Amino acid sequence: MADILEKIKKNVIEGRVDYEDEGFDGDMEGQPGVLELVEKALEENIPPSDILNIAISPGMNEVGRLYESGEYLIPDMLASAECVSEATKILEPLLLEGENKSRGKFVIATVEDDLHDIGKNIVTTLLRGSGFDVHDLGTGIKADKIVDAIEKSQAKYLGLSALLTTTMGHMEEVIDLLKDKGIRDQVIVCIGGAPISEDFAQKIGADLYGEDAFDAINKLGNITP
Ligand code: B12
Repeated sequence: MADILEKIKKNVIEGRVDYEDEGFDGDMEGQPGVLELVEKALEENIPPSDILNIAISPGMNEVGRLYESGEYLIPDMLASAECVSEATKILEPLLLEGENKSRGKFVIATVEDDLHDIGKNIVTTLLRGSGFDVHDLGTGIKADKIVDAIEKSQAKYLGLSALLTTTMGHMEEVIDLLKDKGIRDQVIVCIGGAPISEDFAQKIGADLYGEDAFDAINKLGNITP
């Protein structure tokens, strides 16, 4: 990995938005943070999608691991989440530049009772960058709202995110409701999130499982709606 991408990843893990932040051990003030490093990477002509997918997303995944192991507490994790959201604000317009060919409407949501949106937002940004016209419904969205949005927008793609084992079952409710309304065949359902797997996607009748945004975009390239 390019040195600069490694540094961006490290600073996401440290939760350092810019040079004023001290970092996890409190000794990094004055050094470039995520914002300065992202600008530098762009000056070095590193593609914005690489910055998101190779540095920022894996950095946030590592933060998830540190939180699960008890090394990080919620404030540490939220500092990293802020880095992701600030970096995304810089990268999203660049990903959209020159992108005028729509690959189709794509509705995306985090399912009912689930408020996790960091991964969904990264996926949304990368989908937009690769030409999808993404309508992000947000978090904690009930099945009927999601299906309404599909009906109203006539979107050909639906992305569902769940991070909790207690909420992943809501994905099946959405698919069942699409079937009840007789529109299951009109939409490609793509699901993702930490507890989701290929097996689960098959079990609930989703069209594809995306481990991350790039995996989903690659697989979507092989399916015609
Ligand atoms: C950040 C976080 C939070 C933040 C969320 C902030 C936010 N705005 O999202 C806060 C603090 C609010 C939070 C709250 C809770 N959390 Co939490 N959280 C996490 C944590 C540490 C990281 C998640 C994350 O952002 N990862 C980084 C991103 C980049 O990765 P990602 O989300 O997996 O997304 C990638 C892929 O999965 C995929 N993807 C994701 N969605 C989609 C969708 C599509 C269509 C596709 C193709 C791909 C895709 O692409 C993404 C990019 O690569 C995880 C631990 C973990 N290891 O996942 C726990 C975790 C998910 N949380 C957990 C829990 C229990 C909770 C709470 C219930 C805690 C509590 N007791 O209050 C609440 C629930 C709140 C709710 N109702 O949703 C548990 C879930 C356990 C379980 N088995 O269900 C975990 C696993 C931690 C743990 N081990 O305890 N959490």
